[in-house]
Amino acid sequence: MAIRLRRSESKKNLATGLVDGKSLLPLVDFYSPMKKVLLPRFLFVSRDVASKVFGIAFFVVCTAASINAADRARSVVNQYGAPVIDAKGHHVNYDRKTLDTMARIKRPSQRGAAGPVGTRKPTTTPSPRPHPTPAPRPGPPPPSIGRPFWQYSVFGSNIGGSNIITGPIPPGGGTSEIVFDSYSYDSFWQSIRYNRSTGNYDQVFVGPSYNTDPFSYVSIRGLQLAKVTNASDRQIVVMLSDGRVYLYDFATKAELGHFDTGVAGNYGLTALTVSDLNGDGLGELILTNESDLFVFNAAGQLLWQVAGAGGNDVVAGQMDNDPAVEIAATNGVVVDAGTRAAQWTYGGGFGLHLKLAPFPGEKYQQLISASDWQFVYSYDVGRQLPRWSIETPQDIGAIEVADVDNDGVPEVIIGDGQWGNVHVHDLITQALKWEVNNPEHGVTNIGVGDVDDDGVADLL
Ligand SMILES: [Ca+2]
Ligand SMILES: [Ca+2]
Ligand SMILES: [Ca+2]
Ligand SMILES: [Ca+2]
Repeated sequence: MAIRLRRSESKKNLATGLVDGKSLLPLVDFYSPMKKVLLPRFLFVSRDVASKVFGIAFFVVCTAASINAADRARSVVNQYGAPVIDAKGHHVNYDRKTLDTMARIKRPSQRGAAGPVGTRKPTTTPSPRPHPTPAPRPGPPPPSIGRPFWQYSVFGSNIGGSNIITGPIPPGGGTSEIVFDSYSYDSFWQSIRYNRSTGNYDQVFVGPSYNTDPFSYVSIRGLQLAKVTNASDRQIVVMLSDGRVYLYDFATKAELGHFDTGVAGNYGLTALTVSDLNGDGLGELILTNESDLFVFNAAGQLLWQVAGAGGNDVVAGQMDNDPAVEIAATNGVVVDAGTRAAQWTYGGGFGLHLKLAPFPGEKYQQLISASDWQFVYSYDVGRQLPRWSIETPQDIGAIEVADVDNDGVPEVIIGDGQWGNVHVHDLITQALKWEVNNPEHGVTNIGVGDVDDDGVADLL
């Protein structure tokens, strides 16, 4: 994910985004092609309007949405079809065992309906984990400096299921584009931009539909902004579950080409990251299916592959002291891009979601992994050791690493997978710094960038 953070000279101050608690709506079932309900959604932003000190915008990105009272009366369900609001209107959170049972019951029918798009659960068996550090005690939340000043509701559901990208500041100034994928009858991507005069987000571009077969649902599983070809300054790379990859010029959104990787496997491609592995100035496309890892160039050539180094998520970056880039995938394999072979295999894997974070005292980054339930772990890939863990109250929908309070040190941001909160932890001490109430059901992704061009990082 492209994260752009700019330090504000202004003093520290934080705002939390809270919703006005309007209607809560039918969930979109990410894995079910059968529920094609158009679901508007809220994005919530609150920021400091009065004193122009430090503003933080929170877009809480969820799988539920809201329309009106009539919709609220209809069933509100999770991805397994189970209600998430009870008869009295209270939020329902399920424990792990219950959700696992739901997943087992649901899975066979999903395969039949969704064709190659399968479960994103890891198939590996659990292995020893770093010993959990004691549960951190949250400090007081940062002072609130005002109610949210706008809400927006036309973006579809499952926003940022693959990624939320904040583009560069345009030449000549102005606000950055935000590119993200979402779902509304179909999986698609779009670009929006903050409009300073109206205070709203204007839609810049809406990508095409990729569904060519009504009986085989196709979803976006990778969305990146990078330079992968000299055909233009910068490209949007869209990877589909069925193996297709599309390239678009970021400036004009014109399609520059597409190809079929042919490596989707039985359950589809799962994740994409882009990194310049050979130092030629162009990023290579690093993609995974449930079991293996593949490296393509933008022309659609398979450059190399590593069996067993796939999984639900993949990241690339400097994870040890040799000059080659390392690639880590959730199956637990860390690949050295110089030798094109595994340099470390962590039995049992790295959970479901991966990020890289600065590593105090080291020249390389620490690997941050989130399991599907309750734990976020740090690993020192260079020394091949687990480092620490953070325990959260329930299942985990998304994680991000970014400096959201402008103190120069990134935070670890954890979004609950069901009703709950977004938890912000200190990267160094792992202590819980504060929590933001998530007004909807399930956090699907978290992005950070200065989207309103006020010189301050916004949490998306
Ligand atoms: Ca390259
Ligand atoms: Ca290295
Ligand atoms: Ca290495
Ligand atoms: Ca910070």
